[in-house]
Amino acid sequence: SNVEEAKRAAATTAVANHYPKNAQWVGIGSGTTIVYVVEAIKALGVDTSATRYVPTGYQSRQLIVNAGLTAVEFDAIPRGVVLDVAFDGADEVDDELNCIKGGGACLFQEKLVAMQAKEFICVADSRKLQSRLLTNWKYIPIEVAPIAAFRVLRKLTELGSINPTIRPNSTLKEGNLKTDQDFFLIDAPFPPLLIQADLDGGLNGTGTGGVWEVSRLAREIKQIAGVLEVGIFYGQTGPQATAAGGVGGQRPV
Ligand code: DER
Repeated sequence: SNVEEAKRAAATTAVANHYPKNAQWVGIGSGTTIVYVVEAIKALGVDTSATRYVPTGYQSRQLIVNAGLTAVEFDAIPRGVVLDVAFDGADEVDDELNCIKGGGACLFQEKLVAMQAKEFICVADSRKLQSRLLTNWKYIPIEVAPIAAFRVLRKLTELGSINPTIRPNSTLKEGNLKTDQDFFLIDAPFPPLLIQADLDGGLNGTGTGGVWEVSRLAREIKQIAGVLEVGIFYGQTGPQATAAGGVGGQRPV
């Protein structure tokens, strides 16, 4: 299909432009686009026998192993090692390269790996590119401790989220989805998120009427007791990103 071809094209370009030939440590994300990233790495024909690939969850680890590559879990990375590059998908990307992530329920390890890399390459076909986040993808995935989930739902409603929900299992199995950390995921709808350029243009972004700027809302949500991680990744390398745990150097391909 042309969507699969678009994913493959984005992945091929990303690897061609951003995979260091002498890569030693490479982060591998989750989802369907990343499958084409691994295919493109294999197609480079470079010697990967000394390269270590860090997964972002069960599916990511299986993808690495099934490709005949060496997987090393995040907690087994030697102290002081920074990954040469990390590749991952996204659910939506805005004009300032901020991302919504977590559609695949792996956002916590995805952020750990992204933050441990010199450069984070977001691989996204054009469906994902919107001028503001939450335009087409309507909600922010948030990983929470199960015992705190109902309180977090209430707090998100106070921040202006309309009908946030705990993500159920997608199969017939009763109950809520559990992440690799055995946590719950909350999907919290918000109106489209403003970017720094909007603030520079005088817009508010501090939650009036539930309308937030990306980094301000991400920080507010991260502060709620019980929240482990928020599915908002920053594209800026500026102080806001560093201070708020953003991911510098992102560029969707
Ligand atoms: O969960 C995530 O953030 C993933 O990267 C994911 O949502 C992207 O998935 P896709 O490549 O299958 O669209």
